[in-house]
Amino acid sequence: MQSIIELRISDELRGRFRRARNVFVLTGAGVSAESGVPTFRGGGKTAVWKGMPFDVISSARMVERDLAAVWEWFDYRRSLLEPLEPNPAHMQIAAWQDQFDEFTLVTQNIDGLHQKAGSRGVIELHGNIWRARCVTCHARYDIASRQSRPDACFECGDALRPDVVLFGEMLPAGAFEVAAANAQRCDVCFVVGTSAVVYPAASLPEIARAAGAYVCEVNPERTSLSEVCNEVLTGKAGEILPLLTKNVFPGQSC
Ligand code: BJW
Ligand code: ZN
Repeated sequence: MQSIIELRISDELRGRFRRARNVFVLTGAGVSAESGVPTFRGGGKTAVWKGMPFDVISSARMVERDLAAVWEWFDYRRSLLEPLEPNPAHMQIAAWQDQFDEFTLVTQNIDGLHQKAGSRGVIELHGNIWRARCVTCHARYDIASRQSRPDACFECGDALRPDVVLFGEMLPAGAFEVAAANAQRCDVCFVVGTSAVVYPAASLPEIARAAGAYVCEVNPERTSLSEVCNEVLTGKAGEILPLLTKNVFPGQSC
């Protein structure tokens, strides 16, 4: 049975989005929820691995203490991600990239689904689960499948770790700075599927708003950023984004 949802958007959003030359999108785990990727905090559930909350297993401290356990956790998660496909939210965001003079996609997600949907130049604030990084020389290696993960660095022979930003770690050099500069110049900013509790990612919509952009949240739940946004579209990203596009740009949805 086809679900029928009604989308109500303001004339202000319709006008701003239609006239926009520079669009900025920040995504979080919720954009991948309809692909089958569990969120971290959404829905009141907390991700746990072998009795450890994810902010313990996914921490810089755990990399120092027990790198093998960290790899076990990330290998397991890659095995779950491997068969998953982008959903209509990823597809719609990918379609937007050629529609505006300037377009920036910043994601906190490490699952690679935006790229799988065709998005280019994605700013990955928290790294990518499909890469490993040398703990010493920082050489990076793509991980094509669970079996082919290299054991050690080919450059220096030292240990590899997931190329993911864990709690208490710095973001990749320059990533936030480029994202913040683009947020400052955008006309419309969409905040899609993030609880917006993790910084500095959560400051990007605040930067956009302070610089005069129209900020619109897409999420089934309210978040700490909802108050900062000019408009909140309540619902699932995979339903809202195609409907929004159809509404504002008839005939142009993906
Ligand atoms: C749907 C949906 C559907 C459901 N459609 N929506 C300033 C103040 C306070 C603290 C700090 C601060 N600045 C920095 C910090 C420290 C810390 C931090 O922010 N802590 C807070 C939690 C308090 N930040 C850091 O440590 C960062 N590093 C840093 O700042 O470096 C400088 C520094 C170093 C040392 C000290 C101080 C500063 C790094 C953060 C890295 C976060 N890494 C993680 C784990 C990655 C590895 C892994 O996967 O295991 O990244 S944490 C986790 O949260 C993951 C996510 O990317 C991130 C954000 O979560 P997200 O995407 O928002 O997911 P959820 O689950 O929270 O929300 C999902 C949402 O989707 C919900 O709202 C649902 O309703 C919605 N949803 N279905 C649309 N269908
Ligand atoms: Zn190395």
